[in-house]
Amino acid sequence: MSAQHCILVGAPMDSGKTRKGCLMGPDAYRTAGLGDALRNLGHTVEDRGNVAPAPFLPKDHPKLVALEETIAWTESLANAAEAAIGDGLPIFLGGDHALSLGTVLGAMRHAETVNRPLFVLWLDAHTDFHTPLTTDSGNLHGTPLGYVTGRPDFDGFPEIAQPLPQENVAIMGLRSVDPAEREALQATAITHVDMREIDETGIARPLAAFLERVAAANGLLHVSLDVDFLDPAIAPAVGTTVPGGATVREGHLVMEMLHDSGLMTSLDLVELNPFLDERGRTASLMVDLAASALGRRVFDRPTRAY
Ligand code: B3U
Ligand code: MN
Ligand code: MN
Repeated sequence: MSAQHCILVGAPMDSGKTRKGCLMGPDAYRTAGLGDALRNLGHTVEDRGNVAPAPFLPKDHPKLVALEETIAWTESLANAAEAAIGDGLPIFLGGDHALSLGTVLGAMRHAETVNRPLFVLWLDAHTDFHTPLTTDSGNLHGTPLGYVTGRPDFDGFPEIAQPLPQENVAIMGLRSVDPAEREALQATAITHVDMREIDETGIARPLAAFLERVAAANGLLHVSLDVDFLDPAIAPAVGTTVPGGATVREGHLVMEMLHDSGLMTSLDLVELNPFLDERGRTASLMVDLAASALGRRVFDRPTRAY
């Protein structure tokens, strides 16, 4: 893969749930040296600073947390994402996972403009497939995949003209799925790979199968990496820790395969809560994973027969 133009877009969004701290994420990634790590790999790096939400008027809602603020972020991030994807490889520095309501929407608009299909790889302990009506917690970071695939009841959010086809979505790393999400997801064609499947087959097989489909369709690929995809023992800086997550090695393997595929066209780094980190180790791990996705490797792959 040749040198890329990497565009850092800060999304200090914290409205997708009640627990605060993800707004510090963009600064933590910059402090952990993301820009230099990418430059050292031969890429050019442009930091566009942080996006701000569109103007909004907060209202009390019986269930949903910070609905108006989340809608406002969705509008501004969709615009920022659409513009950045046209200019290079954007890396969205979260911020909680509600930021993907906007970044995926922006990627969808760009895909429509260039007339190519968009695929989404969601690396997460959770499915994030709720709608504003099915969520129990009221936390909208649990809804972005529901939104972009055209599930109902996202009143007030930007209209989804052409939903993302279910066949174009794969979720990997699952180990915490609410009953309403499970039921809805099972009725779809969305690929969902839980930790048991990863234990049994390894993560490379389902990932390679998905990447083959993206390549065959000449698709664009948006990757959304939730910190809780990783095991909390190695990535403690996240509000919703779920034991039994991906290892350092599985994380790097996924990123290296993404790099080798040459398919990734945009990347979210989400749910990092630096307030919960231990001496920056989660931020540093996420930077290392991003570097693997952009070509950092120990050796080129040997062509050995063994
Ligand atoms: N499904 C639960 C939990 C959750 C989703 N995403 C995160 N947590 N990070 C919910 O609140 O919707
Ligand atoms: Mn998530
Ligand atoms: Mn999650």
